[in-house]
Amino acid sequence: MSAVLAFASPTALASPVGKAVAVQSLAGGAKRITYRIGPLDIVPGQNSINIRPITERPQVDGYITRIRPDLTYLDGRVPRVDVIHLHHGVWLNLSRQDATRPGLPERFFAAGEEKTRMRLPRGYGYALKATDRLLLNDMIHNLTPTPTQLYMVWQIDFVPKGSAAARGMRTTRPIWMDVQNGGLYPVFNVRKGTGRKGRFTYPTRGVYRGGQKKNQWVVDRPGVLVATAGHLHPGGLHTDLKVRRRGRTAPLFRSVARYFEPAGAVSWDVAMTGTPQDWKVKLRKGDVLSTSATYDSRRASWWESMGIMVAWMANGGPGKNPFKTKVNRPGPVTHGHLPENDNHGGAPDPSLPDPRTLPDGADNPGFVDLVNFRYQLGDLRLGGSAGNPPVIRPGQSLTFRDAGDNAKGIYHSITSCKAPCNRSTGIAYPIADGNVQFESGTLGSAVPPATGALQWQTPSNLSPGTYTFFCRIHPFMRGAFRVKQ
Ligand SMILES: [Cu+2]
Repeated sequence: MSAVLAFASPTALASPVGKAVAVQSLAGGAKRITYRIGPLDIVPGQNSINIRPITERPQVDGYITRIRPDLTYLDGRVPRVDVIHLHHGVWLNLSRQDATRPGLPERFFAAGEEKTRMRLPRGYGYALKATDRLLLNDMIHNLTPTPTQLYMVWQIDFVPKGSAAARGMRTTRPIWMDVQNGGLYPVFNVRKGTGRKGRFTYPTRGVYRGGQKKNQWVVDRPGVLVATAGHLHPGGLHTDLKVRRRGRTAPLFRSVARYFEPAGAVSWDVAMTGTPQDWKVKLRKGDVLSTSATYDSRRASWWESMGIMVAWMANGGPGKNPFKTKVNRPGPVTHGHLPENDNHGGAPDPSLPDPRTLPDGADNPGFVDLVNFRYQLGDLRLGGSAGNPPVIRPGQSLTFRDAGDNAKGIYHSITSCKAPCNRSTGIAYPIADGNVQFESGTLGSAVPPATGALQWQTPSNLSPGTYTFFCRIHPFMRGAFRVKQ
């Protein structure tokens, strides 16, 4: 169930397109160029943040007008998303300052599991200089204990300076809008049952505690927004971009998560909508842009979620006044269903027991060690007495602790899921849908994405019952414990 990208043999280093693996000619001297960054060594269970220079890029000045991200194995096959996925990738230009966080290098492209593509309207481009130094911040997530090698693929439409297609091109800069703007790992949690009518919108009131409103940006000079699309995680429903001017607020664009996933808003089988080609919004200096992200909170919690909208702003050109004209209209999805998303999971799995029917396991063992991708007590894959749910009394806790995986860069979580939580693993199963919500955070010493803690205690106020959980990072890891009078 994997798509294949066709790769040509690498072109010579001296060519303007550099280390491209495929080049296609477009109108007016523009080129569609495919680059592969890597090979990247992916360790068992990897879920770490890495920074690397991007040397796979054009070697001449010009304009980027479209970016399409992907991951491939060395042979060009696209990994199944439930095996390996791009948790996020951020493309940075070290030679420029970021518009919304001037202390950071310019963040000009981001993609996550949903593989949102960026496309600027005709006549607008991101000016890339041959001398610009580029960096990739990536978090590639190996959901399995199997090591592998991958390429990060970025395919761009590039208009070389001086070509016919570059004539009249308007330079466009990225405006990185983010509900947790500035963070290396800008996440927030969505708890099941919070929000209104099953929908939770972040930021919530008071979340920035009177500090900087991270989801806002004051427009620093007049310009025209020409494109945007959102980035969300599973469970996400939409991101919104708004503008405030003299006390009035106008909606600019809602990027909607369109789920191909049969189970609904629970997986990466989704595409975001982007702005229509003719969406152009004139902004004034002093306008306040803001973004928000809305998630479904009826079915599950969504831990470590994101809400990002990279908007593109030209210095001039035609555009509408959003306070006079309605600009918030639906846009097209940035891509269709992707075949790498076809393993949904959730089918009966005869290899996993229903832990509610298992006999009692260890009596108040105190600790459950986490090592070699296993909960050493109560893991549904263990079988035998160690696989039976360890038992505690009301008021007591179990402490889950790392017993070696952290040193190998493998981080786990203990995340409640609805019992029996024993169905097949896929992109839509399991999810954090336990009737009682508990969550350890990502246990590990690398902060972020981990919390820095290497152990976690279960809540001590649980009623009698059998509690099931999984690891969000390696969802084939399932376990249970029991509270008994
Ligand atoms: Cu894990």
